[in-house]
Amino acid sequence: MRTKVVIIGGGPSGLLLSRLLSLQEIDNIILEKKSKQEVIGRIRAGVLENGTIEMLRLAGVADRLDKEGFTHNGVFLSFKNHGFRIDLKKLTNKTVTVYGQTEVTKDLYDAIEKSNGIVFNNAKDVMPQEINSEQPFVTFKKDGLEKTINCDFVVGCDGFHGISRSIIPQEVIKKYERTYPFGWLGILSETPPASDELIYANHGNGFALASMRNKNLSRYYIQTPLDDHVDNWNDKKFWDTLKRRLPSDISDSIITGPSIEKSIAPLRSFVCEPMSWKKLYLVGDAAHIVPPTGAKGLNLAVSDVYYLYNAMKNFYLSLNYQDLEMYSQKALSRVWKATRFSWWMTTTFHKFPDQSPFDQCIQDAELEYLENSIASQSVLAENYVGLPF
Ligand code: FAS
Ligand code: PHB
Repeated sequence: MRTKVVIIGGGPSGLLLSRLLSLQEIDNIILEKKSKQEVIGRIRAGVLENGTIEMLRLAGVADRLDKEGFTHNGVFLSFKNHGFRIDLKKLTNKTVTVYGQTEVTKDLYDAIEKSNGIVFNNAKDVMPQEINSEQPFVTFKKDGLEKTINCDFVVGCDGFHGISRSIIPQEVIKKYERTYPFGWLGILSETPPASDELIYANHGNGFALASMRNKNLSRYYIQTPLDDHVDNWNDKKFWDTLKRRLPSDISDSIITGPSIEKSIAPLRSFVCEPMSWKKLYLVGDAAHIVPPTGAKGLNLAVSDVYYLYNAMKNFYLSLNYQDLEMYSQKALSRVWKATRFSWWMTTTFHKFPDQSPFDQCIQDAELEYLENSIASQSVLAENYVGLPF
């Protein structure tokens, strides 16, 4: 088999890149190790930046998003048992949209299938080969048979635990990492959201986040110790802990119900440099991970796609190789700004196990400054709605 671009990973970044390349008649093949059902069954991100919406519209997959997505003009922050609102629209003239990553992935799969895009699900032992040559190829197993695809480029959209990043030689790759001493326990419940907009809560015994998917599907998170386990959390314990951490005017009116999904995710900041090596390009979680506190993970994957898609389009349509050479530098510039913001949101809202009273006072001062300073709110707002691509 031969194609121009082999994309390893059929999550949101791989699907979006494939869709955009196909619209420019740049043929490509996705190799995804899981089944389609497993991929679209993942409960992940919930908040889409402006730029992400525009990229999904460019890919022709924004119809359902336009109908079912919720535009949010603001976001609430709370500390010391009271909340205040950041007016995103007034401060940036931009908004964010609540529309689950699950739905984005479904929409992309539908569009690719309708346009006869090529996705090999359940592709095992995927391995990029000869990346340092003019004839790279990828081997994999499908239904027990060894397959080979010759190509011009390989794009690693295979997430943090994928194979692609390991192809970059040890003497070339640099890794930057910070792990956080806590995790997030998230639940989905078929209950009306606690508030029309998201609430990020700093509380003496830990962080909480009130989010949603639709008018009768709420998404909540609470900070948990790193060694905690989801089996330690029955629904009552979750709801009681969540209510304690949100301002009482909100928690008094929360409608609780059975959880339909419950999971704990670790938090880390991770960036690998460079994001490309010879004929290999890394996109999304394959190259970087941010703590979900800034709602940046999925959105960063999309901005990587924006840079790489335009570089590949310029290469194939105008034989301009320069943008491909600049991809890593351009993508990393935005990645590091989003990494900084996500780190700042995480350190400002979470209770660290070794946190001193001084640290708590600094967090309170930071939030009090935000509450009373338009300048400070503007900084948060322009990062939250998404910096320009
Ligand atoms: P993904 O990890 O989504 O997709 C990678 C794909 O590659 C997967 O389908 C995988 O099966 C496949 N793959 C892996 N190895 C392979 C191999 N060797 N061969 C073939 N295929 C392979 N972001 C937010 O903005 N907000 C959130 O609230 C949020 N919550 C999250 C919760 C969890 C538990 C996790 C893990 C992540 C969360 N994220 C969140 C981040 C998440 O949304 C990612 O940023 C987003 O999925 C990135 O998309 P991709 O880069 O496509 O990677
Ligand atoms: C979500 O709704 O899943 C969500 C929203 C905002 C975040 C993280 C997760 O910062």
